[in-house]
Amino acid sequence: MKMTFRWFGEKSDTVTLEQIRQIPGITGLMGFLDYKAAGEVWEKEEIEKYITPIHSAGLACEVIESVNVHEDIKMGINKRDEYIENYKTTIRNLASFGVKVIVYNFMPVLDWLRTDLSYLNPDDNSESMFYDEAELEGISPLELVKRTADGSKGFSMPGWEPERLKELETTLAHYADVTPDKLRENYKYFLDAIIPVCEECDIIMACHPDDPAWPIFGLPRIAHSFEDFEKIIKLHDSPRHSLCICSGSLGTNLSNNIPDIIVHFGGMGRIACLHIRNLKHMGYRRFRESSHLSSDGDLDMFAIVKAMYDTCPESYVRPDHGRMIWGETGRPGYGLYDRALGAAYLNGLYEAIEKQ
Ligand code: DNO
Repeated sequence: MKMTFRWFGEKSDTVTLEQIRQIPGITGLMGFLDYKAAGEVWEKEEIEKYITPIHSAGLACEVIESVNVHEDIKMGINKRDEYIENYKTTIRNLASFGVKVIVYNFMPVLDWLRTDLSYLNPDDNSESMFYDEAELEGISPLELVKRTADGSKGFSMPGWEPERLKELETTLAHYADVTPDKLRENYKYFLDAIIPVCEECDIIMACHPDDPAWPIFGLPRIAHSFEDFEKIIKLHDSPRHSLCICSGSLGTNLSNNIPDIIVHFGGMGRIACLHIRNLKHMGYRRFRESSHLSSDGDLDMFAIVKAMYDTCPESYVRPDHGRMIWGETGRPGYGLYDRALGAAYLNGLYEAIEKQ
């Protein structure tokens, strides 16, 4: 297990590289250039500017997240070939700086979705992200985006970049004709084009699941269950085409057996990394993100880490969304304290399993 931490860059993160370096067991980052619009090339100069301080701080940066796929690629229209060429250039550019894994998703329009970014847990006054499907009734995606942006404390949230959402209404209309099968067909077209480049430059693409794990606003979603992943993996036969298992995303639907999913796809050599977090269900499609501890939420963290240890122990892992505790303010889900506690806990579980 290579324990890492998500970092948004010197100008966009409240957490410093030195703080991350001081968390026991963290050896590297899952990086992100949060100002890049989907479809743009990540230029070498920008990557260098982001990665150099990370290396100087004694941390690795072998995983990059959210190299977002342009909607034209997902919808299979207009300029998809041009955007695919840009994506290939980005893969080559990232590889030239030692990046080994790119985490991306194939969710139409919206990446992850919450209805409250700072939900107050009355038990202990901590704040965390919260979702209640009932709140989506009667509101348009545009209103939801606005509300999320208002609750983001001025940070641009991963997947909710203003640039990406500018043409939301037009894009939503285009999706009316895109069925799940059509989306998979477009996904295959993308993979067939980029995976040979990954083979050439030693990079793995890791697909992040839909979050929450069901379709929203009538948009097709194809990555939120065991069966979905089976279909996805069959789209292109190469170990460069892999998965990023996110327990918090899959765990929004308790019928997803996450340890079984890890054992199956880890056993096939198709898990490159894991985002590990926990959540507490509070009703039908209503939940809050909890601390990582198994007994604080509904997921069995021991079983998840054990499945990873048994089948894909070389994976990159990061503690995912933390709560805001101890008076910290910052980017929702991405403060220092609770994620550091999460890392320590996951490292503890791993050590106990290893020594047993
Ligand atoms: C949410 C993250 C996601 C993830 C992307 C990858 O907090 O886990 O934004 O990085 O879906 O493309």
